[in-house]
Amino acid sequence: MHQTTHQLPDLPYDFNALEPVISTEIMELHYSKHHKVYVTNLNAALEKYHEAETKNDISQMISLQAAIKFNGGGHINHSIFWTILAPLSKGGGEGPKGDVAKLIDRDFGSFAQFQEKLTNASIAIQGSGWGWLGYNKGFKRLEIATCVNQDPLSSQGLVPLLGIDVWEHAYYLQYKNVRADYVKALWKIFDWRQVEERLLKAGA
Ligand code: MN3
Repeated sequence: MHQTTHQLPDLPYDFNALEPVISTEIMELHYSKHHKVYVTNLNAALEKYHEAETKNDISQMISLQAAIKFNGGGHINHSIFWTILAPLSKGGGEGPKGDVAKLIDRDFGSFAQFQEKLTNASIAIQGSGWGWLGYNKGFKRLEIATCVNQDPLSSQGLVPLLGIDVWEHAYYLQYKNVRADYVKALWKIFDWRQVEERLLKAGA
C-alpha cells in the first residue's frame, strides 16, 4: 500500500526577511500555521482515501475529493508562493529579464500593462483566492488567471509561474482591509529569477 506523506517545505529565508513588505508576524503565522494545516489535512484526507480505496468504497472516495482539492491546492499554492518571493537585499523586485521579460512584452504589450492587469485581477477577486501569471503550454503564451479558494491553477490548464495569495490571512494583520496596498507592495519582493526558472521548466 502506498502512503505518501507530504511535508511542509523549508522556507528559503527567515520570517523577518520580507520586511517591510510582509511582516514577520504574518510570515510566521502564514507558514507555520496556515500552510502547515493544509499539509496536515491533506495527509489525513489521503490516508482516509487510501483506506476507502482498499475497501473499494467509491462513495467515500468521492466524498473525500473536496478535502483533497482544498488542502492539496493550499499545499501546492503556498509551496510556489514562498519560492517566488525574495528579500529586497537578494534580488526581490528587480523585475523580469530574459525569456520571461520577452514573453511578457509579447503577450501583454509591456511590463507595466501586465503589472496593472495582474494587480487589478487579484484585487478584484471576491472572497479568498489567488491571482496568477500562468503559462499555456498548448498556445505557448502567458496568461493572467484567478482562482477561488485554494483551487490550483493547473485546474485551468495553466502552469503556475507567479501567484498572489489574496486570502485575508496573507495581509490582514498588516494591511487590514486594504488588499490593494498589499498587492501593490508585493511587486517589491517578487523573485523573477524563480519565475523564469519555472517558465523554462514548463518548456517555454
Ligand atoms: Mn495563504
